Amino acid sequence: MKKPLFAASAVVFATFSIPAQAIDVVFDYTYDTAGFFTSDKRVVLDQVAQVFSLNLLDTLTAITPSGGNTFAARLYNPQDPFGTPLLINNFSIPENEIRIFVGSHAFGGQTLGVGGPGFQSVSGSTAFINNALSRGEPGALTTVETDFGPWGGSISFGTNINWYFDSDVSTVEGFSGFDFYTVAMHETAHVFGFGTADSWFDAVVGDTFTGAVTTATNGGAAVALQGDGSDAHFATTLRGVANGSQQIPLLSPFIPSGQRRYMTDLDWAALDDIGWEVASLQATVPAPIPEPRTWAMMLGGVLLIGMMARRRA
Ligand SMILES: [Ca+2]
Ligand SMILES: [Ca+2]
Ligand SMILES: [Zn+2]
Repeated sequence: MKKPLFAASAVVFATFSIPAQAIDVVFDYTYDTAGFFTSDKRVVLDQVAQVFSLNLLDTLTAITPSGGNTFAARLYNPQDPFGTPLLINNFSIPENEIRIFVGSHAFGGQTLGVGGPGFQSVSGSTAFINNALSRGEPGALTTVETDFGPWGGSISFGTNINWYFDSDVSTVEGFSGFDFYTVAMHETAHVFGFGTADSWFDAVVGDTFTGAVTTATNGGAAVALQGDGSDAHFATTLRGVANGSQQIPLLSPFIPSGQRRYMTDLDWAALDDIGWEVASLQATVPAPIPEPRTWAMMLGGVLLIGMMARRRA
């Protein structure tokens, strides 16, 4: 009579399986020397981290310098992105982690934020160097790159901006000012290589992005880039789909005030073409996570099943 108990357990565990969180996006406040990131701002970034963490399923190797294998992270200073880049010697990063250093800066003009992946100085064995430059993604080492394995990067947010911080981005209230969630999602996509990775530029021809998934998502039509010389953004004439509605892609160069924008299917498709294993082209806000109370009820159910099975045995 042991078998029925086993079967019941199997059903229970299947119910409990939650998606593997492949990428672990960690926002790092080490260089926030102005103390910009109060809890209301960190709450928004936590939600940004969750969307990328749950929707990108790659497995990235760790970078662990030791002995003759050295690794130094180079990055734009999030407090001064146009100044001297920062250098972090003896930098290591755990498996699957993407570290994003954030800060604030008084930009001139209308800049809301800037973001991008970091760089590195690496020396040692060929195996160590190749791993550090690819994090185990072979396509990041080919002449025409088809993948991207950064350690992370940096984002700088404007200090002279009338920001709106939404503690729960799954609901949209009327607001004035610029939506921090929208801008943070946009800049984080730049850290993940949108408009910045070699695997992005290897798919740029003229002022179009020729990635296969993006082109298919665009109905087979050429995917226009904003013709501003940088080839780092989608054209504002494109339309993607987010939450079932048409929207200008999040990775177009302009974000209006008073508006929430999401990653559209075109934005995620581009990350897919850059080399990320994108779970869904429809991800917009953090996936619902069971409340502690719900977990308790589910655990109660498990215990009940267990006891019933035992009694039956
Ligand atoms: Ca809300
Ligand atoms: Ca990949
Ligand atoms: Zn941008």
